[in-house]
Amino acid sequence: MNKYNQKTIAGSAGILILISLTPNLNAAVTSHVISQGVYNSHQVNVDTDGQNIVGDKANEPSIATSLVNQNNIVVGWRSFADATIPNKQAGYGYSFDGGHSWSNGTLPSEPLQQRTDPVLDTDALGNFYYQSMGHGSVNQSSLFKSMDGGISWSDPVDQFIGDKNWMLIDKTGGSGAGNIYSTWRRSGSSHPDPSYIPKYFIRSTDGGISYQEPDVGLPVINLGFGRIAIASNSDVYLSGMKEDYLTVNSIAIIRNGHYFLKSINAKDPNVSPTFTAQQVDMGGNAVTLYTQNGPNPIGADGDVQISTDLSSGVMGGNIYMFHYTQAYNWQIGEDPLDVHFIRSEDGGDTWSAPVRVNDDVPAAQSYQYFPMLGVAPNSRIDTVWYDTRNGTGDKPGSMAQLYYSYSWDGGVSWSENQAVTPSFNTHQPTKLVNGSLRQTDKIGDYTHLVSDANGAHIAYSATFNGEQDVYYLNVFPDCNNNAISDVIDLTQDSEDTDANHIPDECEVLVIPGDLDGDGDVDRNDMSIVLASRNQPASGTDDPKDLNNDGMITTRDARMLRGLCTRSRCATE
Ligand SMILES: [Ca+2]
Ligand SMILES: [Ca+2]
Ligand SMILES: [Ca+2]
Ligand SMILES: [Ca+2]
Repeated sequence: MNKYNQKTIAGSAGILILISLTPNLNAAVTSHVISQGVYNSHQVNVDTDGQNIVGDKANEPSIATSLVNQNNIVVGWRSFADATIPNKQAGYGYSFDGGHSWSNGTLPSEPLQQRTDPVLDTDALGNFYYQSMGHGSVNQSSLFKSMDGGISWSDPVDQFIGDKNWMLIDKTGGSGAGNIYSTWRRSGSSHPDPSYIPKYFIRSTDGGISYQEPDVGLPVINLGFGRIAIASNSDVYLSGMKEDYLTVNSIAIIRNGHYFLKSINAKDPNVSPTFTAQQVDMGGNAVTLYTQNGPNPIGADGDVQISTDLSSGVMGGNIYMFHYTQAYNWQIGEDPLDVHFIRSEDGGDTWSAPVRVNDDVPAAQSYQYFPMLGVAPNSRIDTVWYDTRNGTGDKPGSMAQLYYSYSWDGGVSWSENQAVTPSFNTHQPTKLVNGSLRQTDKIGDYTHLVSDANGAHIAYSATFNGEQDVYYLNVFPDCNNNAISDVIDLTQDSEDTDANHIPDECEVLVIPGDLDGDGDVDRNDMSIVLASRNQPASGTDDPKDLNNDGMITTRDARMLRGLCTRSRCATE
């Protein structure tokens, strides 16, 4: 079933209706674009001319990219046809040109049923899956499948009843290949059966035809706001907050910590899966903020991110977690949230000390939240989050930009944080309450990122039109600022002498003793030292003062001799 474009052309003979025989996916119009530097956000919930639909509302997006056609991307979101009517449905958009243009639709629902909590993923064959939580007349999370790139969708298959669900499909090609896994809040299972023992995990081992909850008990922990990762051996990992309240203050619910769970048998269709659970230290508490000065007073601030390195390289098998945290000893008036990262190199048994990835100066209105994490096939780690460090006005915590940082060394060091969107107000649309403007509806509870070798694909919600809309954004390492991923640059004209994935033009490659900067150390460099002999150094960074004692002397000449590239300091 193809949709065809209908174009109206006014000519001298009057109005002529042309029916184009090209499917509209080939004739799609580049959608509304918002730019920050080299990074372009394309609006997804647009009309057939690629323009904003005034008066709708779209938030809480999820994204999936095809593994067989890199230009095929699908985004799902909570779609309100009329922003003033609280009736949300399962919006979807598909693109066949790398996210430049989008066509939209809405999945079906039952009468008086609403749809929320969209989660999208793909399998290794390029099929798309859309998990949608129904509530209202029918409480049920279900999975829709598209075999044509997101244009048309199957009837839903029922999965479970639960809240804040996530889903991931095993694409490894290993023993669990094709399995579909879902998790949700243990406390969010408002199940109609009073004898139901709350669970938070379900799987399909037959490609989504049927689903089974574990027969055996899962660890009895108050898990929620979590996600899923799958190792290259098909082991399954879950992340989440420990939802138990630690404190409730005027700013937030302070929750009790973070969890990592692991199953080595969820991949095996012949056994009922079991999990082990441990608390991990992410360097601060998990919180749910509701301060009116905070970023998303009516909603949550993101899920606990987890991802694995599936490469066969030295970092293959690493597990990473990324989340927003509040300092354990936090006091009112201090920096409220940061984004923290931890790493396990031993299958989750032990974890690194937490790293603060945001690099701004701590400040009372500097919220980092809606964390997003991805690991590329070439082991690069991509992190993106909402950040209010540049917020101004009455409520700086409502003025967000997306920021990006990546790591090529397993999260030991991180690129300088970079804003990848302009600023927008997460409290829009607002309403007047007792004389002050307040957020009318949450801007969703999460966002979503998936990495590929060149960069990261992101679906996020923003208010660039003064209302909540959903955008697609591709970010990529671009230290040389040429609007091309540095990964691609290195396959073309750029060099990487020290093999750290960063093009030479972005790095000052200092060879000690190479005073004339020609890439080696020889008697020409020696002449430069001797010419300045017995003179004071120009400063502490004078490269001629090799021993850094403030004077250029024969001692420096002797040191330089030891650094020469060739014997007897010969020139090339
Ligand atoms: Ca709109
Ligand atoms: Ca902060
Ligand atoms: Ca570049
Ligand atoms: Ca380099």
